[in-house]
Amino acid sequence: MRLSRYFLPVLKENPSEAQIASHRLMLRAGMIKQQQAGIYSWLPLGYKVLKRIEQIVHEEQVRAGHIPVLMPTLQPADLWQESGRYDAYGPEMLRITDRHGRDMLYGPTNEEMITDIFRAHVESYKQLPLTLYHIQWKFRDEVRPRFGVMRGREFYMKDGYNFDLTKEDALHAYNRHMVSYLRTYERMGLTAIPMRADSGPIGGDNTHEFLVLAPTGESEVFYDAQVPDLKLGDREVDYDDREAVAEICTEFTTLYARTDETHDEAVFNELPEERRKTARGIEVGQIFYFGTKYSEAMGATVKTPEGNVPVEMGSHGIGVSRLVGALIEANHDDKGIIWPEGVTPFHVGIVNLKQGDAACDSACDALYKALVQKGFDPLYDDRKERAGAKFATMDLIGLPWRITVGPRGVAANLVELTSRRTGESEEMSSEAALARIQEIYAAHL
Ligand code: 5CA
Repeated sequence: MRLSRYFLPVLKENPSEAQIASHRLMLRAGMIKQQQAGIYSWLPLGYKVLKRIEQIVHEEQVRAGHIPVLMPTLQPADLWQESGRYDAYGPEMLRITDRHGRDMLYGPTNEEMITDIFRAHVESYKQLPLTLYHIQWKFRDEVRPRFGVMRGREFYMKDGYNFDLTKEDALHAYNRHMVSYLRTYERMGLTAIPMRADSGPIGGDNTHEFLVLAPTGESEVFYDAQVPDLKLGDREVDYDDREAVAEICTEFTTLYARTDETHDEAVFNELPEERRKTARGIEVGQIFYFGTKYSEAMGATVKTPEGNVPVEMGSHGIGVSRLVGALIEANHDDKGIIWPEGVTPFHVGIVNLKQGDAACDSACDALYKALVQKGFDPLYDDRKERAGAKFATMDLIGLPWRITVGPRGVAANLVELTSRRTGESEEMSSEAALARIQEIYAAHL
């Protein structure tokens, strides 16, 4: 993309309504525009990041054997009356009436609807196990929408639902989700720690939240200092191997890590003092096992040789739009965003220091073409702007790598490759720069 033809409405001033870095930077970098409290338009740059995150979430769910579907945002009230949650959900639910006077709602989550799909189409235990998920907009009329996309009223969420015959099978599905989530966050360059949590209105007694440590997080968390060092890395996971999957879960959930809802001071204090950490965290996902809560209420049963039994279920969510904010909270400095390679909106920025100079222009064009040809998505700043302004824009929008082309270097076929994270620059030929970019992204493409 050439910046002169793109739509990147960056703001010079800090927006006064933004209290935290991610909200401020998303507005300044032209990623989002607020339309109403907690409701945003996603402008091109923000939309790209959202889609990158969504893609990683899809890939890791499919890898775990889960099947994508798409349910509507609007749901009939009757389904929620069946589960008993229509009244229980309270004012957070946005209720709508259609022209025929039928009660509907904008879905805050989809347990009821997925259970309805299941009971309509699945009859036999032989069709299990089954895990369906979708990535769809949700609406919760939060009392205090704030921090931009972090706590929106409309937000984008991945929600998955497992249907199993036995509790043991359902707990394997729970574990599968835990491991697939760990992989998902790691691919985005995030450390998200599974913590014992409280199930709230979803119900059930087995639940973990995934928290990204950040001073601006809304949850208070307590953990063993060794927990953030746990990494899945590039180990192969066989999601059908129950023991292997359970072992990984044990590895990631044995050390102390809890939110304030489940924190137990006495257990925490058994840790040596230097390992006791208290911090703030952003909840980027939550998994639940709740057994037959919905299947019993809604008649989702399967035939077995012993008769009809209600299916064992769980639900598992990732805050896709919240992750955009969480990633920025975890990756920024005073100049702007620093995207991890896995989610960056453009792989590399090209800055032409002397737009209009024949040699610089043609070197940039050649580099741009070569990058595209190798499958990269570069952003070429071809505007007639001062170098300082071009650098400031690149720093603000946070592309992890920048290639600078100027009149001095171009004569000797030299460009400068700069890391946004370290600020370090290296002079090299444009071929060498291209090779370095290929090397850097080899793990991500
Ligand atoms: N049905 C279950 C699992 S699918 C469920 O709804 N879980 S949840 O309530 O924990 O939401 C899943 C994730 O969505 C949360 O971990 C959080 O990351 C994200 N989320 C929840 N509320 C909001 C909100 N108001 N704005 C942005 N993201 C949100």
